[in-house]
Amino acid sequence: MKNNGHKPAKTANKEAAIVLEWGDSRGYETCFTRAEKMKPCPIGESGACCKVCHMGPCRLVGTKAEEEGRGICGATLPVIAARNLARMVAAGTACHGDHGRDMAFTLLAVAEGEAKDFKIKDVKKLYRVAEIIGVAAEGRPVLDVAKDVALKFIEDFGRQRGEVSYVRRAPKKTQGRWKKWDIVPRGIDREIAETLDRTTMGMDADADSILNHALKAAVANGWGGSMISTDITDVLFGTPSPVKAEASLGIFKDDEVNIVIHGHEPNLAEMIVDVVYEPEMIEYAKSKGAKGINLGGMCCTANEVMMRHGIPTAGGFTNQELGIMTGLIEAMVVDVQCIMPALTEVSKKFHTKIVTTSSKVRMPGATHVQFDEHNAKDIAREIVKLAIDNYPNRKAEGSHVTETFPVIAGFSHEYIEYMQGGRWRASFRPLNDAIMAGRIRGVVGLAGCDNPRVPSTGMHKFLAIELIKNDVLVVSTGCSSASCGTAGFLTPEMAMENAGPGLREVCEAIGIPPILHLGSCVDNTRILTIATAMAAEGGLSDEIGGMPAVGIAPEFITEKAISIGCYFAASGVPVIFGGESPVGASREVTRIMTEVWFERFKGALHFEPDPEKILAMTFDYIDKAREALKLRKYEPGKFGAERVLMDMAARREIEKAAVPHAGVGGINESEN
Ligand code: MSK
Repeated sequence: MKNNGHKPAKTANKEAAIVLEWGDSRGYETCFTRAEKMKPCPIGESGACCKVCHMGPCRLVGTKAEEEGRGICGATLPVIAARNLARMVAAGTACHGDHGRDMAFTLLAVAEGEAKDFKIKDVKKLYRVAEIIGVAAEGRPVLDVAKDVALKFIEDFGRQRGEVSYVRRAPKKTQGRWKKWDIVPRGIDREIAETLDRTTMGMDADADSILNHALKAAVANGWGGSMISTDITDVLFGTPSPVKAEASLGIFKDDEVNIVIHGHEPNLAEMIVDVVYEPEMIEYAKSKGAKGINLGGMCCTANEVMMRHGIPTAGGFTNQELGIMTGLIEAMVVDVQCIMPALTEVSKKFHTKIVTTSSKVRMPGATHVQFDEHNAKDIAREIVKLAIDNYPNRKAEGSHVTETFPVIAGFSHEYIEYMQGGRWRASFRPLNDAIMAGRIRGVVGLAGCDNPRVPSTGMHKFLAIELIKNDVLVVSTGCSSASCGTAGFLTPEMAMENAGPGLREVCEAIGIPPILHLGSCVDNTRILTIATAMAAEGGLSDEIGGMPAVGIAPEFITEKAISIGCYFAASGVPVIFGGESPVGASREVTRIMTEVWFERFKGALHFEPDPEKILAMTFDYIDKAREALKLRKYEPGKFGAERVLMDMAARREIEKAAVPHAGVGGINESEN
């Protein structure tokens, strides 16, 4: 990561750098050139600007701002910074919440027979979800159960009193901490609304209290909106298990119709995956002179369809404009979130059509085809045809890159459990044992966006390599998965070449990569369910807090990422974000989010721009957690004997799992 005084590259991804250089030479604008031209406002960047009313904006700057600074209403710097952060959490929770809500309404439409093109692919998971949220399932028709599950989840959004359903899924001790500090969310929408209410002018004037409520809104995301989304997506489209795929801007084909699906919600994307394989569609493409249809993904929609169908990814957030600059994309079909408004501008230089599909995302210059789950496949066909019709318009202009990297993706919580013991002995015991023995030092969730303000994807790559070298198992989501994928890091061979001796042995024994691709940004909840299962398994911490585990989002961009960081902190995971702190202006807010949150929840949220320091902090958290758990000291290449633990709870689990039951996709789905 050190640049030795040279100007750093804008992107650490090789293919992206080639396309970018080509674009730069023609004067094409991208997020990279805009990031160079526009430096962040240092006052807003550090959380010292208040614009919640029209007496301001008030800017609390200067060396005495923390102690003496006041906005016109009298708000202090800690209050202003805390309010800014809380509003980011509310926005992030709203974003993921709406994603979860849309999935719940799709499930309801399927259950009521109104979405004929969808079906319930993972019935077993539906029944498991029903059991967790208290919906009776035994002996009832699948669609009746699905309807009640959908309605119960929809209730979670609008509930005024009580608790969001999935809160009960967390370890009891973690729930106890939430109750003690009053951060159990009532309803997802209610916590978002209250965050906005509390942070208006003249409301909550206590930074700690504001931040505490921000955690409540964040828990409503992690153990509400996002978790609902992950589970319904699995129920409708299948719980992922490992698949081979490819990653790179080089996935596009010279002689085929290239379609990119970009955004987050998988409903339309799943339909497009089906439609591009229809013989009539392929014939239609041939009639326009193409050899076939090539479907690729971008950002988190890519993660969704890669995990379930092996559809290749063109990369993460910063690759979207570059994808168009290859000159090979007939249509970029976008749904929601992380879609750059600049896409229509860059597409004018090429033949690419930008197709918006959500009523929530309209873009001047784009073609809008409104998605509707009641008529899903016909809409998907209309979009694919539109792309095919655009093939003859392809120009010679473009920067073609061809190298691609193999990827193994699709590690759901259920599959990780299955891979550790097979169908009848699935459990988290081997993982816990490997951690206890020091073979695996700890676990890191490497998540979040790629950011054009650093050599994008570079922080992910640096940390991924250093972590696995030091025997840390990495689980990745979102654009971090894309960063690792486009670097060729998501293969079992990566363990042979780069992992420390303990992690390498574990990966070889199970046949997995040392970096496990867990899915999209809503799928960070898979990390929560894995941590919960590890706590239930025994031998480590009996809550999520205290595990030798850390979350890192080294290139974070979005409000969603802030909300995710906060729900991990509230759940007991120390989290480190790269880049400058959005609350860095206030020492008090920084103290609350690190020291006070750690005391209350065993989690924290740090911001640290230096990747070497992020690494050192990560090892420090992991090693201190090992020490507190009285595990053997981590020493590379020296392991204790794995305990083959067979306590009563473990025996009961194994016996329970040994009862044959019909599984979907052969995966044992037992959960916490
Ligand atoms: S897409 S939220 S840039 S991870 Fe989920 Fe990537 Fe961050 Fe968007």
